[in-house]
Amino acid sequence: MAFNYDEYLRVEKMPTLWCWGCGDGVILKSIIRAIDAVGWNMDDVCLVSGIGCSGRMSSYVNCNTVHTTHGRTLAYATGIKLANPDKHVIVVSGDGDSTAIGGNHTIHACRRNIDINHIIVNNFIYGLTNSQTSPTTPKGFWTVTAPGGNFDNQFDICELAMAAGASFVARESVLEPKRIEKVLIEGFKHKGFSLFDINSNCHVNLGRKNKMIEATDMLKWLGSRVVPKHKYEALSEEEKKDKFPTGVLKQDESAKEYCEAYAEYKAKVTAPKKK
Ligand SMILES: Cc1ncc(C[n+]2csc(CCOP(=O)(O)OP(=O)(O)O)c2C)c(N)n1
Repeated sequence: MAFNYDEYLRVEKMPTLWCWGCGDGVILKSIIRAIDAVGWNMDDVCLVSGIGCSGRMSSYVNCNTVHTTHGRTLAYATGIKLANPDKHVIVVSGDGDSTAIGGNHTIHACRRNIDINHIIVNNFIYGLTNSQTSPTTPKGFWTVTAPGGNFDNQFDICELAMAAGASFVARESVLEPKRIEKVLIEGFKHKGFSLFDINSNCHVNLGRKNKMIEATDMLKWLGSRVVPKHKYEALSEEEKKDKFPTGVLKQDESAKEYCEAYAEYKAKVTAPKKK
């Protein structure tokens, strides 16, 4: 039977405001297919988004949604999850939102290991506001804030999340929607903080301003950077340069989840004192 997307979408909001061919649409599709696959009831799901093109995600998914302020998705999501530990919380935010203005929230959510699914739409640029450098913009790329070419070092979001204590970390690209769906399903089932670095295309505000004239040129560029984990591990150090492994990069089911830890702590500190 054909998948019933209408059941999961706010159809009255269609068409989306995204540019034609934007990876955000691919990610939206993967999210709702993954929700369906894990069998979550949409009344039990809360999708929290930030400000940016990716922030529009909360307008289109037919569940509880909060369109929050730039860089503060995880602060809202943490409150929502702590107050409703039995509900499923998904955060969608851009690379700027999650690793620049909201970078501190991201590392501390990883450290706490709270059961939130954080999907970072990593299009390597501030898309909505027309091409400012983000912490993932590659070196040498033209941006409005680095017209001579970006000279800053980049964050590897997955390495950052793993080092900060996230218990589930995965990377995929919009070239492989089925693979995005697969890692989302695994991460949604995981109890703890799940971070997904989904490499996406902004062919309008990054690609065509960097000599990738056709939209497909940016997709080819994305494809030249990502390598499935098992193949990546077989590469020499030289070959690994500017390549990034995809798939589930970390999964630790033994790490204590924050809501559970908090409930235990609360029970302990509020227990009547023995006389
Ligand atoms: C506190 C605050 N600072 C700056 C802005 C302006 N602003 C809106 S979206 C955005 C960046 C968007 O880039 P990103 O988070 O990577 O998301 P994308 O649009 O690429 O999906 C900025 C700087 C804002 N809305 N609020």
